[in-house]
Amino acid sequence: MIKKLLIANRGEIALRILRACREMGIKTVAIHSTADRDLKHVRLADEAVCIGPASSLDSYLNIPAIISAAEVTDADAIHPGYGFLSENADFAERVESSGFIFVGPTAESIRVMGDKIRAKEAMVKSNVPCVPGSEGAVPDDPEECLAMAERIGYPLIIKATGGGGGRGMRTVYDASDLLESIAMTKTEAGAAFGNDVVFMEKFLQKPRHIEFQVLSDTHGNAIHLCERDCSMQRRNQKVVEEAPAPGITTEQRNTLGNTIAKACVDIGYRGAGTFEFLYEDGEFYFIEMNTRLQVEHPVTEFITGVDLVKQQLLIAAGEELKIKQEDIVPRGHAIECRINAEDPDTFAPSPGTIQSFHQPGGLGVRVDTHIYGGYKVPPYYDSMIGKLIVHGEDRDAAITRMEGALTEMVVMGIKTNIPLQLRIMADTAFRKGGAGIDYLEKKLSQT
Ligand code: MV4
Repeated sequence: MIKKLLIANRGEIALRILRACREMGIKTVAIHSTADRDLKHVRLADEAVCIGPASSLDSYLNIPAIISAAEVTDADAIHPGYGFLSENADFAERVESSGFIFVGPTAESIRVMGDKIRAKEAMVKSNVPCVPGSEGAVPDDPEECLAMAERIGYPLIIKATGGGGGRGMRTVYDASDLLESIAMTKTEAGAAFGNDVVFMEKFLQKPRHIEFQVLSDTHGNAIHLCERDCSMQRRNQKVVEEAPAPGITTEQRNTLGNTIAKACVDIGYRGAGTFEFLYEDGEFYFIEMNTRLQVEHPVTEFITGVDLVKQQLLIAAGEELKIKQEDIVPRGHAIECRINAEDPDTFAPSPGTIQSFHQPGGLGVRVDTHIYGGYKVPPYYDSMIGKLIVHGEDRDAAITRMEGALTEMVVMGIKTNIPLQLRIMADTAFRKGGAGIDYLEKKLSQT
């Protein structure tokens, strides 16, 4: 088993990982930038190493500094968290070639799933339903492109194979725009990702974003832990996530869940992962796989009772999954509201010193945050300062509980998006459940 883990991240996820380690008797090493000396997990960790100045490039993205910190503290393993280097295949490779356990999939899995064309090819082989499209890169020949586009049908979306998370995409509504759109997306992709290969898909106009959590060990065992609905998002930033997804039947869940669990075995996947789908007119369409733990993992933990970080660490240490698929019986409903240090109307970041902080509580209320009274929210990083997650016997109870918890949560000294979260909880379409990915931005454009 892992004796000492280096947490290569910051903020709430670093604290989350530290808590799992503490319960497992694993020593922890915190790395931090000069701006993050006062982070809570830095104080709680067994050891702490300052690895660079505030800018992410010189600290949390600084691979040699992170590996050196693991060496000088004699850590056994490194957990990347999410964001930063968590889906960087080179980092995973260098961690393992330096003799440390990388808490995550192999560098090869990260590489394959990071290439959206290769990811889809792997899914097609495992009978995971995908969005109809070019099955590979778009043809070089313009006439062939136009013919393929006619076969797929407009509107289409052109996507960069090296993109993801909403970067490097362009929608095409008419044949007259196709060739220019392909050329522009290729140019942008070449500049942004160093890879100008693009593919095309049928553009789904009002889908929901539903993703499935999986755990897969190094002994050929893989399970799914149900789905999450992440459709409440703005500019590709999730705002509210929930589990299970409203309106998805047990039959749909088990059928698709079992298919993707088998896909994990087919591709030799290791650790925690998420299969992202678009859902429209009763059908699921695979779009991407995330080879990391996600921000919204707590809603899955609430309905399944599984500690996903602990499972990641057990799998990384080579243990067999003890949890069987039949042990995963979703109970009740969970909702997560991301809490951001931002203006609730303009979304402008709102860093600064927190004068006072009051956490909500009560049965089925979880607050994953690193902030405290007197903590100074730095301007250098992501504006998310925490997550408020609730669990209730059913979705209505969860919404009621979330509204109560949001009203109890007081953060003085900076602006937060708590007022926006309360508006979403009160929103008729949200309360009904099943709103599409376009809903929140449309709602916000009307205010
Ligand atoms: C799509 C799509 C519609 N049709 N693909 C956005 C980020 C990346 N996960 C893929 N994305 C999309 N791919 C087809 N064929 C719409 C989106 C999309 C989206 C997807 C999920 C959650 C939020 C989104 C916001 C904008 C666009």
